[in-house]
Amino acid sequence: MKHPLRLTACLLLAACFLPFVSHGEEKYELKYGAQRTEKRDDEAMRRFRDHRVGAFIHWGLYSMAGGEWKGKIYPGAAEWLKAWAKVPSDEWLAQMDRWNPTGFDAREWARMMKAAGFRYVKITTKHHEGFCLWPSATTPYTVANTPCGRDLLGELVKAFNDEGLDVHFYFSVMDWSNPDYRTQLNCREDSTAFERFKRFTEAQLRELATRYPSVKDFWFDGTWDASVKGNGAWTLQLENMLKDLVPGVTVNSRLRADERGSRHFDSNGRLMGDYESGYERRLPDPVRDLQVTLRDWEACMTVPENQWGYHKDWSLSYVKPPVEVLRRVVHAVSMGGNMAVNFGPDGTGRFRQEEKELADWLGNWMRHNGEAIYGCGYAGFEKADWGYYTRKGDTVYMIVFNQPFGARLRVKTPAGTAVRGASLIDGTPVGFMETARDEYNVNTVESSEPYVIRLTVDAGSAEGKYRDALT
Ligand code: H79
Repeated sequence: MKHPLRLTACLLLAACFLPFVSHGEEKYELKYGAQRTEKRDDEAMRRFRDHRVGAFIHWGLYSMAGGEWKGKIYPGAAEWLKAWAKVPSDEWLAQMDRWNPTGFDAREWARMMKAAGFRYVKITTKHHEGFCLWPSATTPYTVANTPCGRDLLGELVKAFNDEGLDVHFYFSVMDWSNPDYRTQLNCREDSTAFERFKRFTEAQLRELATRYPSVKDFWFDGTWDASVKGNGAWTLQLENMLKDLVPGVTVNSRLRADERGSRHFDSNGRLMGDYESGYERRLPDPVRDLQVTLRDWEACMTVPENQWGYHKDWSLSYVKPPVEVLRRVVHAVSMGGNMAVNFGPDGTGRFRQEEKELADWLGNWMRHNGEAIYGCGYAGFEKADWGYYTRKGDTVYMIVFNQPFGARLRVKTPAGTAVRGASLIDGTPVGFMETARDEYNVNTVESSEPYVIRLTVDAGSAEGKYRDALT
């Protein structure tokens, strides 16, 4: 009788300690996996994180077609039109003869993005189609060989920087214009071609990093094919090359694979690159996925369901109204992430009316309430059904999207955190009352738009006293 009991006790004890023992130990010895175990936390990384909200801009040859090829409208993502309509590369790239964005004014774009409250802009330097917005020496498929002829990327970098906005470069590794690109490496010929492709990619990135040294971030895409996954060492080499060329530059996780083919997170579960970039058109669950609050991440979103490049028909899918865009921005920040909101100007270089209105609306909201977004992060409060919390030190912001039926907003604080004050952004006091241990009621505010209540909290306090400060 004794033995089985002892065995059970031993097993139980072992089970208790197992997580502690295995934690921190690497299952695999990796050379090309994560390069650090903690969050990156230098000045450049904090700058990236504190900005919290940026614009994404997709602009390329696909912006001229707008989802239509030979009279047929394709409802899929406009920047993938070449694939949907099965257009051969030479025919697709022949559109360069018509690339002449007469309505383009970099300073106007920069003023618009600045006024919208964005702190940085991610620009497609080259999307899957392979057309370069800068005059690259590596390929004929660039702005230099169009009727326009100008360095459009250079104009954008200058204009955004002049407005005080950081510029991030989107770069697709997958390139439909280069016959050396391979999705898989099945034979020697594939491998030889892909080696050439790797040199080509390196040269393009070297150009970008040296021509535009004010670039703050590289956001890689088109890295999901077996050819790239099987070249984990190379992805790390690219990351290191960019970091050598541009001190402080940040790089997203999507570039990276380790030597075992794991992407974003290495085979030991550690994040590669500087921040997670897997939240594309989706967001973490505020109840189940709280581990994302421990790392840096950036989500990105489209305004229609899935259109990044300009599509002429936005009636094909649900288009998020500005308040829904804001909700996603706030959701991301409330979970310690950034959000990049996409814009797809057309082939003439103009933004559609809906995007201008969105930028105006967001800008107006951010001018009044940006304090609750910039430099803020996860508050550590339980999810509330009226909206989201963000936090900066001992200031917690309630961003109210859903007015409750009653006149009170329920706030559950983490154990021992007391609310000391509540006010609107302009300083007007808001009534609140402690209703139970670690629970408060805060008065609602009449508002036709999402609004912010600023709480001052005392995280070091023991349980507070009931207070009757309701007005
Ligand atoms: O630039 C925007 C999109 O065009 C790009 N990323 C954003 C920022 C993007 N392209 N594809 N995707 C996102 C999703 C990837 C889908 C894939 Fe597939 C699944 C690629 C390979 C498998 C679908 C099926 C597309 C090709 C085959």
